[in-house]
This record gives sequence, C-alpha cells and structure tokens, in this order.
Amino acid sequence: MLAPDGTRRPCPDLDRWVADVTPEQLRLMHRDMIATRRIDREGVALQRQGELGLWAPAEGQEGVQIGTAHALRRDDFAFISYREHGVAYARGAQPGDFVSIWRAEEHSSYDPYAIGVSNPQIIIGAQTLHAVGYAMGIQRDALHAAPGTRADQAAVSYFGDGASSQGDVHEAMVFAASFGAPVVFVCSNNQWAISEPVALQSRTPIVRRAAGYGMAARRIDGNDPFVCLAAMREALQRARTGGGPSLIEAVTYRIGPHTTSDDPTRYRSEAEVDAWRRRDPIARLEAYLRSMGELSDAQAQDAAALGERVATEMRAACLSMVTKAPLAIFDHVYAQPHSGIAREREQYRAYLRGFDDAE
Ligand SMILES: Cc1ncc(C[n+]2csc(CCOP(=O)(O)OP(=O)(O)O)c2C)c(N)n1
Repeated sequence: MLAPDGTRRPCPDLDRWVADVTPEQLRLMHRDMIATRRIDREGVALQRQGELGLWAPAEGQEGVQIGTAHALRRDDFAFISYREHGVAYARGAQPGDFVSIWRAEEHSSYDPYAIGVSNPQIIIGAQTLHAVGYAMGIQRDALHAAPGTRADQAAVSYFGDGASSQGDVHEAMVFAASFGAPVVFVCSNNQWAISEPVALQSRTPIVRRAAGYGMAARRIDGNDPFVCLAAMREALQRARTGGGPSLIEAVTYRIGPHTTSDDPTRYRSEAEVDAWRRRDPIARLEAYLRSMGELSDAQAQDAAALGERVATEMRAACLSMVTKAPLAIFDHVYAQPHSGIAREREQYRAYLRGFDDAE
C-alpha cells in the first residue's frame, strides 16, 4: 500500500479495510512507532551500561508490530515473543514494564489481563499454542455468553520465521484450523533466526504453509504499517465472524543483533542491512503523512518528544528498581501453593547457603 518512499499504491485486495482510517489514527501509529524505537534504543543502551541482563532489539520491525496492534480491539488478547515491545507499548505497557524482566527482577511486570498482552515468551513458538488455547476458550465462553454480551474477541500470536520450524507451531496451526479457532498468527519474518537464514528453514515462502492447514493467509510487506493494519483488520474480522484462523507472513528485517549477546557481522553483510535500512517503516509512514499534509513539523516534534519522555521514564524506572532477595523469584509463579515450586525453592535455598548472606 505504501511504497518505500511513502507513495500510496492501490491495493484492490485490502484497500477497503483501511478506507475509514483517519489521518489522526495514522499519526497515532506514527507516534507509537517512534516511541517503540526509542524504547528499543534505550533498552540496548541500558544493557550496554550493565543495567540489564539482555535486550532483544526490535528496530526495523515497528511497522508490523504497531500496524497490527492498532487493528486489535481492547478485549482481544495478544501472545507476544521477547521482541514485540511495540505491541506491548501500543496496548498500554508502561515504561518501567520494559526493563523489569530484562533486569531479572520480575517474571512479568504488567498485568496481562489489564492490557490484553501475555508475558513475553522466550520459549520459541510456545505462544502460538497459548493463543490457540485462549481462542478455543473464547469459543467455549461464547456458548455460555449472556444474551447481548460480546463474544467475538480474537487472540493473536506473534512469532518469528525461525519459530515456524518448531513442532509447537505446527500443532497450534492444526488445532486452530480443526476447531476454527478465532486466532491470527502473525509471523514476523525478519529473515534471520539468530544466524540461520529463513531460506534454509523454509524452502517455500512461509505463507504457503497455511494452505496445508486449510487456513486463509496473506504475505505482506511488514515494513508498510498501513498494509499491516489492513491485513490484520481483515484477519480479525474473519476470526470474529466464525471464519477461523489466519496466517499473516509479514516480511521485514531485524536491523540490530538478535540480542545484545549476538554479533551479526559474523553471518550477514553490511550491504544487506543497508538495503533494509532504506525500507524503514517509520520513515515510510512519515513520508506518506507529510505528502498528504497531515504531519506538521510541530506534530513530528511532539512525537519525538513523547519518545524521549518514555525513554527517560524507562531509564529512571530501571535505575530505581530495588533488587529483591533471590528466593523471591519463586513468589508469583503460581497463584496457589504448588509442591513443585516449593521443592525448587528449598533446593535453591540450600544452594544459596553456599554463599555468604545471599539468601
Ligand atoms: C524452544 C527453544 N529453542 C531454542 C531457543 C533459542 N532461541 C532463542 S531465539 C531463537 C531464534 C528465533 O528466531 P525467530 O523465531 O525467527 O525469531 P526472532 O528472534 O528472529 O524474532 C532461538 C533458536 C529457545 N529460546 N527456545
């Protein structure tokens, strides 16, 4: 829909899904993308300064994250991976939420039910199963819904090209298709699974796998936030109206390293990264808005200033975090007492006794 220079191109398949989008909605998307990038850069800086254990950069993937997240309804639920900072931000995560996990202070900071976003998943692909389970729950709730109540929520699972090789993802798609579950699978194909190129893992475009499950699918430009919004709206409407699951393969690129522990110069060329830098999703939406006369310098400055404020709050929250006693890590794993966790806590307590005052 938007060429890399921001030119609007007709897209007969999807145009109707964004026909009612206002310039204000696009400006909000632009603002969220800028904040996401700023959060991301602050995360990298904090890790490099020794304040975070790890960070998984999202730079370059703001288009798919914000474009699809803006299509969601408040009562939908997103199951994200460790890289979807933008989805969490767009749904209401607070600046401090982006650091507590990566500083190893909390298993989760925000209340997943409050913003409709799961804890970031580290186990590759597991969140596809969680999303399908949640979507099947929506179907069952609908059977008992009181008349007049809404029972057309949808679940969405974000995962990477590498995750698509996991057995979990296959099982999730089989169940989703068999049960017609209201779920959207968003595969952010950022070309690399750490050092493995997508071409090695998927001999055909990932989107084609959907046909084998009997699922609707689209392959879209993940660096075009506008088409991401349109394709997600289409897939969500399918989910809400009994049309079952969909797969969106959003073709994008990870500009940064896999995580702050990775050195991408060992497996990819600068020329490749440069080519993708020229397809920047933020610059693209900005160019489109400006070409329409819908983004003034003052509005762009406001968006940048908001990004700075979010980053400043994130850093302040990080630096003021009080480190808990090591055993506190077991406190909120389950709501109820759990014998397995109790056993692990005791084992860890015994281990800590080997250190002075560590408990
Ligand atoms: C089940 C499992 N296997 C292996 C890993 C180690 N691991 C962490 S990230 C990653 C690559 C994931 O690539 P992809 O799904 O393309 O997502 P991206 O990191 O590119 O966003 C791997 C193999 C893991 N976390 N979980």
